[in-house]
Amino acid sequence: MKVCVIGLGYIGLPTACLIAGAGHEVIGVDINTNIINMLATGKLPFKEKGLDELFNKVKENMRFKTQPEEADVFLIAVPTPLDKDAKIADLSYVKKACQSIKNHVKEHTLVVVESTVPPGTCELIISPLLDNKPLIAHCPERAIPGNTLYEMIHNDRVIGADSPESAEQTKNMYSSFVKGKIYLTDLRTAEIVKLMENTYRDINIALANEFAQIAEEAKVNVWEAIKLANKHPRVEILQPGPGVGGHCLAVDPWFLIERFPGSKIINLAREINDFMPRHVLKLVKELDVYPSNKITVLGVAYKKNVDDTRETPALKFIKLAEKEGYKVKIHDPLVKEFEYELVSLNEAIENSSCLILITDHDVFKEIKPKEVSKLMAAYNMVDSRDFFNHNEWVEAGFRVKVLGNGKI
Ligand code: SAJ
Repeated sequence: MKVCVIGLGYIGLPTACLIAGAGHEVIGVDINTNIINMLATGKLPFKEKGLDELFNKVKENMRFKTQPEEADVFLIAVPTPLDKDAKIADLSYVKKACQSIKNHVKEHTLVVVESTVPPGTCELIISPLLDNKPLIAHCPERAIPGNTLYEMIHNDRVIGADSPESAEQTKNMYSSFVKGKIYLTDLRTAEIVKLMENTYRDINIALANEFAQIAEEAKVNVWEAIKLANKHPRVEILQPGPGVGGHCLAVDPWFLIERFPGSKIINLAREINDFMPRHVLKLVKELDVYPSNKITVLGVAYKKNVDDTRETPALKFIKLAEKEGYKVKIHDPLVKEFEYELVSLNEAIENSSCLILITDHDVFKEIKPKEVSKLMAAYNMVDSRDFFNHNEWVEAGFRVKVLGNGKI
């Protein structure tokens, strides 16, 4: 088959490579000419485990362009960000993608939407934009950044389709590279399933964050308590932290709220998770580190071991701290681009009165409290992920606060 993939980002590009690897002819399309130029000259625009090797193997089967051309299948993998003011899905990229393929789509062309969309989008917005009434399917991506390729191959997939013919054709394409099970359903169910998955995690994390604050009051260590509660065969509480980031969990619940504004628990979970950076700042103050002091943020990626800062709670923390008058220095060895200046570890901790661990990158395990204390003005540390060996820090003379641990 000839497959035209629209949108060559974190999802579109690995998917395009896997489809090419399965022996299909692939046309990769992106409106960003930099991305197209890089790919056309054999370079990847971002890093992802295993993608380099795969791309080198399959690039002979791929062509890259800024405009789509006729194909048997169009796969749409463009972003659907949150419109920050209205808190609704910004479907402008999806609409533009539909406009761009419109003249190449015929009655039996298959159009597969991978982008996450509010329930009803495929039928009410996408279908009317494609006049020639192609076959439409929705196969929401499920891969986790950092392990994208493995998950794209091994995770089960849900395909929503508008007819048995669309379902069968879409299943054929995905089963050429997916080893997980493939489940078929209708378009709206597939749309809502994806949103339910991420909303479930957001709510579960909000609950963990509320437990963390209760534990601090109750002088209990929530990290130990959660481990023990999870020994119950039907309990699986997630981990508290400085807030929820990434382009999925902090965004997708709004796509449900947009359709059902009366939702209570989904709104509340968003509110609880968005409040966490403020709570971390409260822990800093509890160590008597007051505004005008220099403080150090360790980690701005939205989660460990990735270079991605989208929706990161670190940004909220930094803005709040600066607004209150703290001088914030930031270190993250994985991140290349960020709204604030990133400096070396030594520069970040020099004369600092408090270290605040926001992201639990493995490399931070190399930070030795005795070493860093030599450069610091005062010995305080806030750990928002229960990451460090706290005894070591206390022995080195640090005052330590751990989010969710009322025992320290
Ligand atoms: N987080 C916590 N506590 C936890 C787990 C996560 O505070 O116990 C925080 C993380 O630090 C991070 C945020 O939540 O800031 C999101 O991280 P994540 O690893 O849970 O999820 P994402 O956004 O990287 O990827 C999710 C995945 N969805 C699910 O696991 C249901 C992935 O499978 C989806 O494909 C992806 O969203 C997506 O694109 O929707």
